[in-house]
Amino acid sequence: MAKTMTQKILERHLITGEYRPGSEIGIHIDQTLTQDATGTMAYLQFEAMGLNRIRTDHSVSFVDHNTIQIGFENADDHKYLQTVAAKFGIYYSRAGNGICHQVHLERFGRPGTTLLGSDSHTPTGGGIGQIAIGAGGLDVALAMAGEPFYLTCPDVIQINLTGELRSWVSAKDVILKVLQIFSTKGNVGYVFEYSGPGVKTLTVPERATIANMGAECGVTTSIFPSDEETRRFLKSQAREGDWRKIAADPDAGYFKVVNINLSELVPLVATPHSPGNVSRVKDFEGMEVNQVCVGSCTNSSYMDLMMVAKILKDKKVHPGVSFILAPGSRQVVDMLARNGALADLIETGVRLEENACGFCIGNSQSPQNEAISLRTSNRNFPGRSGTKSAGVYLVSPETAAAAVITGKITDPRDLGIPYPDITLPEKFIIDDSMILPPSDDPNSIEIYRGPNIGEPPGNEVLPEKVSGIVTIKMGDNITTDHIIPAGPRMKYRSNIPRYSEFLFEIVDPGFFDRAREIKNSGRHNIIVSGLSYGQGSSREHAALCPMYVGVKTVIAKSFERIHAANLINFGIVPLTFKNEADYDMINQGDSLEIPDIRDKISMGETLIVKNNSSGVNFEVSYNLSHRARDILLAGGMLSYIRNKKNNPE
Ligand code: MIC
Ligand code: SF4
Repeated sequence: MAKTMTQKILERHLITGEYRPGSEIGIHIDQTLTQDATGTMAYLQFEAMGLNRIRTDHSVSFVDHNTIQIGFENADDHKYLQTVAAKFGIYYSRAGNGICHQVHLERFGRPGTTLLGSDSHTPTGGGIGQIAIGAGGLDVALAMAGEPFYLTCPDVIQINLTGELRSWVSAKDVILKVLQIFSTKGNVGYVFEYSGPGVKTLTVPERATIANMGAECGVTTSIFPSDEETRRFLKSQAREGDWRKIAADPDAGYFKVVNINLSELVPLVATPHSPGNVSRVKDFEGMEVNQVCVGSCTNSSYMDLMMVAKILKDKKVHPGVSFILAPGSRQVVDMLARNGALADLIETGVRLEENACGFCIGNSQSPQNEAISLRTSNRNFPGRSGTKSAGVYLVSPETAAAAVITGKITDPRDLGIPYPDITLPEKFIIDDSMILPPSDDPNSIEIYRGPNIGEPPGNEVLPEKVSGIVTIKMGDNITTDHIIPAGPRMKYRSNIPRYSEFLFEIVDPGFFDRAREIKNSGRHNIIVSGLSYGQGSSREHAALCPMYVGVKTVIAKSFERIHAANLINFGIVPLTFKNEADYDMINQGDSLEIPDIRDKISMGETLIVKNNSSGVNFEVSYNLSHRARDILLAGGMLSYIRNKKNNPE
């Protein structure tokens, strides 16, 4: 039978289940990546599993999110990560070496393998023909321990690319087009598989940009074939030996096929406050811009930054614009420094950030009030930039560079300058001295723990019944940035009691106090929300902190994949309204009861929610595997594993 790339790779990695879309499968993970903001918790959880060494081919711990270091917390966490990596067999990419996805693509990604990362943009590896999936830190810790990664076997959507991008239109415009077609909701359980004659016109960094932002659609991952172009990229990274061909069979069947003619695309923009609000740049032309930020794991490759440098050569930054650049990796910035492009950017008036996430995660370069900020990053969720009133517009490097010169949103085709010709270098500068290999003498390594590192909190088993209060009721598209903010709060990622104080800060700063009061009165906290709850980040803190304050269930119209998995891992029951209209019958503050939740979940029976405030009862559903139900009954993954260890079948 003809197979898709997804089926081929997944089948080769199957440990449990069979390749049948919709069913649960467990797959072997070849590589893992973590970043510091999710990594500390992941490694604390790995330590709790009691193993001496990781069991994957390659695991890498990157430091790229919390590199601002105001206060001791970040630096302490880095030291913890460095010592843990040395001890357990993990490569450690030091702060300053670059953003995890960019560096992983350059130095580690291998076509045809599986990669699990505790960051939602892990699918960037799809640009090189990997099945690369984002997950919570606990799932990554389990993969490092050699356990299977469980997921719903995806259905595959083919995105057939024809034609060739015209001058001034780039990979970012392709993925914005995909977002315009698919939106940020309703794509859970699919993989985007790219194919068609247009693929070979795209370099690996361009493919990686497209695969990266598939995360915004909510798909499990995105994947490109591994072809001669992939081989050329790996060769330029002195890794040709890692190449292998990956392609779908010509007559493979897909759930759905979508055609995109690259030749017809124009510069696009995602307007506030969602990557799914896509329009033409032309429709916003002339709007004054206060800030332009180039970088993030989406558009910080050598080719992206060379494009910006070439457009801006001999130009000065517009007086109304603050122009920020956060390069994707030390390799990229090294190349730019040596070929003179960095000097050109400095002459333009750039404000250079570290090779890290920087502005993208809102822990630096927050724009002014009411600002219009043009960014080449992937997310423009409310408040993520650090300035609630600012409007963030997501654009290509070409469109960003145009605004640096004009001070306005400008279609780069109207700049009236020749389109710079940028090609992938034949050889990148290879210097892995900022990637520390693990120690050969693990026993000599003492793990460093600063006061910011706290044990992950435990949970009790699922109670007989849930009896609680609707602590908060929200609408559609609640992102993990709404649930638990990053930015300056992110330095508390390793300290759950402290970090929990910022739950729902940008939606309702009173949440934490109310939740604490409800918990102290012996009742449970219940969250109610609309469609696509938990979009965005993989941060398990969006489940761990609610668990800590006593949330027992989230009732929503629908959930995003990674967040639903995180809720289960931390013993919070994700429930959906059987009849969406029942959502309208609940108010914040209502007293709800779910009788016999424990028995019913263990038997797989229907759950009824009694609203004691309105007197109206309604049905809720859960689509959980047997295994997921057992995890919930145990009160979360860590207790589930412990029980299994103590009572092996
Ligand atoms: C993000 O882009 O939101 C982050 C910060 O990289 C997150 C991870 C995190 O919250 O630490 C992600 O995308 O998963
Ligand atoms: Fe870092 Fe931004 Fe990429 Fe997240 S989206 S990994 S914060 S650069």
